[in-house]
Amino acid sequence: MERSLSEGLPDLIARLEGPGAALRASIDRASTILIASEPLPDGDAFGAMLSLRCFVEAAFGIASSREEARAGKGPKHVALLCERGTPPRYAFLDGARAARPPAGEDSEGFDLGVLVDGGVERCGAPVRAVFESCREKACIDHHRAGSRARYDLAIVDPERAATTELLATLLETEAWKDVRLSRPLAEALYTGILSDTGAFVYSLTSPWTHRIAARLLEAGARASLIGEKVMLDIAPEDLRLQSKVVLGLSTLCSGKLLLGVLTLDMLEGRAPEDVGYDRIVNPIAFVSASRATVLLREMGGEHWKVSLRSRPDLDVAEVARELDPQGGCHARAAGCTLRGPLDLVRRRVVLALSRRLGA
Ligand SMILES: [Mn+2]
Repeated sequence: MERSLSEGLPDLIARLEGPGAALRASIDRASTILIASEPLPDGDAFGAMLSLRCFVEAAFGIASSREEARAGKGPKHVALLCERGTPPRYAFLDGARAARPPAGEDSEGFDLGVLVDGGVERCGAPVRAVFESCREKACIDHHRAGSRARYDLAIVDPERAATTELLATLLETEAWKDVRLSRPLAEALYTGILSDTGAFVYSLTSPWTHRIAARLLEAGARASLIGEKVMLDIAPEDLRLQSKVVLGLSTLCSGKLLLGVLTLDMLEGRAPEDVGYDRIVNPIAFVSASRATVLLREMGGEHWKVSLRSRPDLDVAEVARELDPQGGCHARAAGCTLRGPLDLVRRRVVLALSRRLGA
């Protein structure tokens, strides 16, 4: 008998049997399906979008037009919406070019909308409007401080290291057993897992994460290529920006807190949305003796994105929520948005963190 991937971990699959069947039934009922996430999805969000499209393709087929799409067994019309188009870093993935910004045709609506790696709060306004008009709404996510909206189907497991890990786990349920792990699907899943675990380093990385990853490599995922693209490749502009932020770092709270600022005038004319900010924040998040790191990013119009990173036992998702009710994400990697002049924003963030750092 074939040894099961989940041997020794039975609860993991068992508790997803119901949600897996519900997702399959929702897709079955639909003829048109919207799959979306944030305006510029990260590796996990985009990998999850592509993976879910592969699920539909393998189980039902993809229709070439809305007219050809069918409820039940037939092929589905699937739209992958990214407000800013295919994220350049993930454009190498099979099927990545299917992603597009919302367009006029989307006003015809969708039977089913599925948001991955976050809920409606993380969508931009155009995608949110299309999603709100879907007849059935689903959300698949792994954020602990995630969406507060209501969905017809919410599959959320904060113990999973990535939404793509959750999707890979769903593939193990009875409802999805018929889906073959093709190379494009394996690579989309692997991209998400690698991205959200920081290449198998962050705290939610588990034996299960590694077991899934092994299976994805066995299915043909090109680990070295994906590793380079997802973890290492850096735009020269981002490298220059990284050095500017590093040189301007402030050390606060007796060395326990590091604060970096990225202002519009540092961007050499680029739009703030085009900066690979994870390439800037990740290297400064693990400076010896620091317990928390903040990167304040100016987005224009006195509007700042606050990225928070922490060491174990400091929950920065709580800090993000305290600063902004829409903030959140993970205990050790979180973010929020604040408005106001830099001085004021900086003071609010430092005060919230210094209380927790006992300094
Ligand atoms: Mn994620």
